[in-house]
Amino acid sequence: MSTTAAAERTGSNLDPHVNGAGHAQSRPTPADLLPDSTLVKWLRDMYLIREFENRSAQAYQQAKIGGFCHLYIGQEAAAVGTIGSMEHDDPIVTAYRDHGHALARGMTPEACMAEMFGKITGCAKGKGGSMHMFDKPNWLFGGHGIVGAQTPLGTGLAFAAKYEREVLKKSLYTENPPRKKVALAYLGDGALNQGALHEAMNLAGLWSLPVIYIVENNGYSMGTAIERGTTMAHDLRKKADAYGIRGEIINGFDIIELYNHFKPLVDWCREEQAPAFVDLKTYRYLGHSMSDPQKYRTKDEVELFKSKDSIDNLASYLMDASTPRAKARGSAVLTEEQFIEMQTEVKEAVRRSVEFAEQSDTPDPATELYSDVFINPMKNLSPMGDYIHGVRNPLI
Ligand SMILES: Cc1ncc(C[n+]2csc(CCOP(=O)(O)OP(=O)(O)O)c2C)c(N)n1
Ligand SMILES: [Mg+2]
Repeated sequence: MSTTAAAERTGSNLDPHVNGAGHAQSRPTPADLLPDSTLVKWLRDMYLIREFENRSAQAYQQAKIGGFCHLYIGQEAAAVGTIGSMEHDDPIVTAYRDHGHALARGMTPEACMAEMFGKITGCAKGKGGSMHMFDKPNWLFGGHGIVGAQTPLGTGLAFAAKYEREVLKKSLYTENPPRKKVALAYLGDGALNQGALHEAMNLAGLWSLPVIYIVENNGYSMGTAIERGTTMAHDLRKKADAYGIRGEIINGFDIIELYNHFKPLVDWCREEQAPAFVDLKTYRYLGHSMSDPQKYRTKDEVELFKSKDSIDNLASYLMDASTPRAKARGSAVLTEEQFIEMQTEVKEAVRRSVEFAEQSDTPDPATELYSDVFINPMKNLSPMGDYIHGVRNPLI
């Protein structure tokens, strides 16, 4: 694809009329209401993800990480901005490019890196690896390797939250009375044509489930450009229209703009207990996975997107003394020295996570192969049977 076509692809769908960008703002935007500390935290979170991914790439090349490994560099604002719009106990589920979501949700770099290394101290005891980040305390339900398979799960999470509140009138997990929740189901543009997504969206529309399908539209499904494999690529909201689901197109290159459009959508879904669909424009700077010669795109195209880098964008905004935010507080939110300090601190945190992963033990096959698996030997895997947790499977 030519550079111009790529620019048109992301540019055309960012029409100001689509999401309100470009209108003179008389009232404060949602981001205007956020404290400086939140924006600084977002910058740190995005930088943490980038540094984590850089170190993961290194470790992978040194064969310390095995299996598939899909890096999130370039897409950081997508996870940080959307998760930054949610409550902590709103459930989320994603695909295999999942390290960014895990870190943005609050998983420690240690638990995430150790999982990549297949170590017992990893978030899934090293049994899942790069594609299967799980973090129940932080309401992250994976990390899934089958394209599109997580979308019915996200729909189920929304169903469960709505059922607890409206039918059971109590929570099965916490003492607190159930409140209105919203689930996020992230997917790649390559999942748009999976049947599972369409079945899930149909039910979400039919039962008005509070789930937001977020298409992290990086323009490619492995080496296939979205226009080559998907109808209505210029306006994916039409897919949601078919199911009576509200659709939005949002710029994922600028985290503040993202928040200004995504947060009101989350508020609406929560209040109405209804679904939504977001075509979130983003881009991955590296190949699909660690082995991708990237013959399907030009270096110029990659450079074009790097020039819109979301971390650079936010750092410049915070260090600019002429923004209304800076003027209101009398100085830029962040000095250059503070930004450098932040980078040093994050690099050190990621370095420690690699050391932690290297020094952790591998799982003991004698016990770990048989724990955390569910079996029902009596009923031979019937869904109606009672499942026993952590019991050795007699069939093995
Ligand atoms: C059902 C299924 N079909 C094919 C694959 C192989 N596969 C792995 S990743 C991928 C591309 C998906 O691209 P996209 O959804 O755009 O996500 P991205 O990699 O861009 O984040 C494919 C086809 C798979 N994992 N699952
Ligand atoms: Mg993609």
